[in-house]
Amino acid sequence: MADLILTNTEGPVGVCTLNRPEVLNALNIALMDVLIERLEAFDADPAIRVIVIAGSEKAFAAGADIGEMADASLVDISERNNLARWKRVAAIRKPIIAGVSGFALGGGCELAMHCDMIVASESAQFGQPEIKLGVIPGAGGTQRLTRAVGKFRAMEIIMTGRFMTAKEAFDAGLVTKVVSKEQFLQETMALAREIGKMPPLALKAAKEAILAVDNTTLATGLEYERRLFYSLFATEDQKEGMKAFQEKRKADFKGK
Ligand code: DAK
Repeated sequence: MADLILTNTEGPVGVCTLNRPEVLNALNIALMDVLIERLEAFDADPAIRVIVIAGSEKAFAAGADIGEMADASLVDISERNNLARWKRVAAIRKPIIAGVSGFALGGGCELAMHCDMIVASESAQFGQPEIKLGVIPGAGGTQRLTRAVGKFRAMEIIMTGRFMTAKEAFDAGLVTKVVSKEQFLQETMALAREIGKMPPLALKAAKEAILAVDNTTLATGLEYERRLFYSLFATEDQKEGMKAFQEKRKADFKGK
């Protein structure tokens, strides 16, 4: 069987490419399990500072595998405990960039929204079409899309199942950057390389602080940020970063 996730590294960037082209990268359980295993391996690898998840030019992922759900009973679907899988994706501490071209639908859109930045090709289409299948998003779509684009747009997108273009998704705040179809992977890698130059402990702290927005009040979030900020003064990278600035040279971050 072909590898469901192709992995490669380029310097500090670890890349996971979804590889089920015959079904537009539909996310079956086997693919999710390999993806999680690879993401966790990159997260644990000190040589990797940033992770990219990409699909093909035609599809990032057209959703969870409908064939695996169609005949499931309530007990089947709940006993699969898929949410536990998605929680492991959400628990990755290093920054993740989604490189999205073509379809990012249902679980595919939700996977992109588990990432921390989304680089989209002009041909990208984002949507939560689950309503047309008689269900609603199940991997955080009602929560993360609403946080990204606001209640009123999320209601319309989720209740009609329509797709958003890359430009609409960018204008709505879901997408970081829109690039040409031909360049989407190169542009995603370029952003990853730029972030990969940054001190890894500070990157993780920034991700942790930004994601805390969803679970805290402003006052608690500010307190949380302050503690993370202080904690970085225990790192060699903080000393190196500030010393390099004063000495007018490029910092050499070690992740310590
Ligand atoms: N699952 C399985 N197969 C899929 C698929 C999917 N989501 N999407 C596409 N395919 C397959 C098609 O069946 C077709 O296979 P063959 O007929 O060639 O065997 C092949 O991929 C090519 O697709 P099309 O022939 O349909 O290609 P088109 O270009 O005409 O259309 C399309 C592309 C993306 C518009 C269309 O394929 C489509 O509408 N696909 C379904 C999109 C969708 O409804 N996605 C949402 C799925 S539900 C949960 C977590 C997550 C979820 C649920 C629970 N828990 C934590 C509990 C997520 C649910 C979903 O994502």
